[in-house]
Amino acid sequence: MTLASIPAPLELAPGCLWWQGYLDRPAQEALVADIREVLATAPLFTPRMPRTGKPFSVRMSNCGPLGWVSDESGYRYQPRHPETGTPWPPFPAALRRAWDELSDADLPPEACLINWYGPEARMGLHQDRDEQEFAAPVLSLSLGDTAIFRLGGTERRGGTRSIRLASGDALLLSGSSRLAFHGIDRILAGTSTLLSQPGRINLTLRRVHPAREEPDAAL
Ligand code: MD3
Ligand code: FE
Repeated sequence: MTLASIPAPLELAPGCLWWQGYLDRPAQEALVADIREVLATAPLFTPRMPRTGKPFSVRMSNCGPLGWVSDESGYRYQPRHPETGTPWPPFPAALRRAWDELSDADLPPEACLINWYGPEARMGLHQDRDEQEFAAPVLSLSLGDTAIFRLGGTERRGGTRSIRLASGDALLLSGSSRLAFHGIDRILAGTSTLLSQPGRINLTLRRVHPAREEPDAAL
């Protein structure tokens, strides 16, 4: 049996690799079905800004051992859904496979944030720095309508570039891109027929903790 080979990615910036059409249409459909199953156990919730409580326009859920949440108390990773109190469902196998194929990480992911964008949702420019391990990459998979994604450098002021993330695309952020500012300016509703309604799903696989130190052997 021959293994399907993965095409070479584009390097958008040092450490930022982009595989356009990484998932073909049947793989996208299968992954949407997996995510619907996750959301049946861990429904979408509306995160709120720390301190002000202002709701995000993006709705979220998670799978894997840990999930990212945000409310008046702050941003954090936790093992349970903030509204149901239930543990997050396990990773679908396709997500583990994507991590193993595309990332060079030594350790498995611990969290997958599921972002749901309706046609009007956006995400302001930010860094992902709630993890205790920045040496591990972040892997993003896009499903549904195309998004205008903005990528900057590691300083908030400074140049940015925009790319269109389409259904099936994968983006890996490692090295000096791991702490780059980034955001979603807008969703181009009606650009994909994958989902039954206009909108976009983004999945980001993350490592939260460094490897646990093995106890030193007794001397
Ligand atoms: C660049 N999500 O969940 S994915 C997020 O499309 C997030 O939903 C966006 O930003 C989305 O935090 C962008 C691409 C992405 C994900 C993580 C990154 C780009 C990144 C981490 C560092 C630098
Ligand atoms: Fe982010």
